[in-house]
Amino acid sequence: MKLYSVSDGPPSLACQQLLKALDIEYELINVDFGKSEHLTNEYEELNPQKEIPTLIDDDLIMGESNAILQYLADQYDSSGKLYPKEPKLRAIVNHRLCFNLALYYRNISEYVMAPIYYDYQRTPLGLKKTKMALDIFNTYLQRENSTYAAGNNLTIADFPLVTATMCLEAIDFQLDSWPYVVKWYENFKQKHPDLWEIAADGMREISYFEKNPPVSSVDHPIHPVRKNA
Ligand SMILES: N[C@@H](CCC(=O)N[C@@H](CS)C(=O)NCC(=O)O)C(=O)O
Repeated sequence: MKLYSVSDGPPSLACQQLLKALDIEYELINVDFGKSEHLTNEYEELNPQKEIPTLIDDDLIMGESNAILQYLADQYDSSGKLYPKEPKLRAIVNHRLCFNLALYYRNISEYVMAPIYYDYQRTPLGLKKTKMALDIFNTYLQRENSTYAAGNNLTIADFPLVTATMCLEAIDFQLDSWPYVVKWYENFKQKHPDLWEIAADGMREISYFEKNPPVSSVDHPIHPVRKNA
């Protein structure tokens, strides 16, 4: 098995966390985002979306981290706990994954990540959308009164939500106004230090780039790149 991954990319780190939780041996192929290795024709063959991560497991080749998490858990989690089969439990896991993809990480990524790696500014609208995402996640955690993102067991939903929240910590964004998010996030760190360490490595890189914004000589097909420090 191979995982094409970027060292500070939350979706990649979520997949790495699951692989570690499942104790699966695999080849980690580091894609150098700064050198735009994901924009090459060779990488596009593997992932036409030109996004990282991409998983290869025999004849299965695919991107989209949620689909990767779902596949890996279905195929390799003999405990059945990380992605429960019971329809209602599974529905909540699926909901949290969709919530993260469509709203939580989407808003955090636009606010935190895009202005680090591309030539964008943080805006009041971006801040509002990030706070809204946190409000909603806080409400889900409070309403369910659950230790984890989808119930009282660790599931695949926790990984992308933790790696998304890590981006906020990377820029010293204060989370005190969202106590249930803080409780859930700190619990994950404390109960799963080996999995947290995977996210923490990425967080240290993001913090570094926050203070030392990267420049690039490669033209991106969509985003404006920073040409000067
Ligand atoms: N929905 C995708 C998103 C993956 C994603 O956005 N990856 C970033 C790196 S963290 C990327 O490849 N961005 C491409 C670019 O900015 O050119 C997933 O969850 O796998």
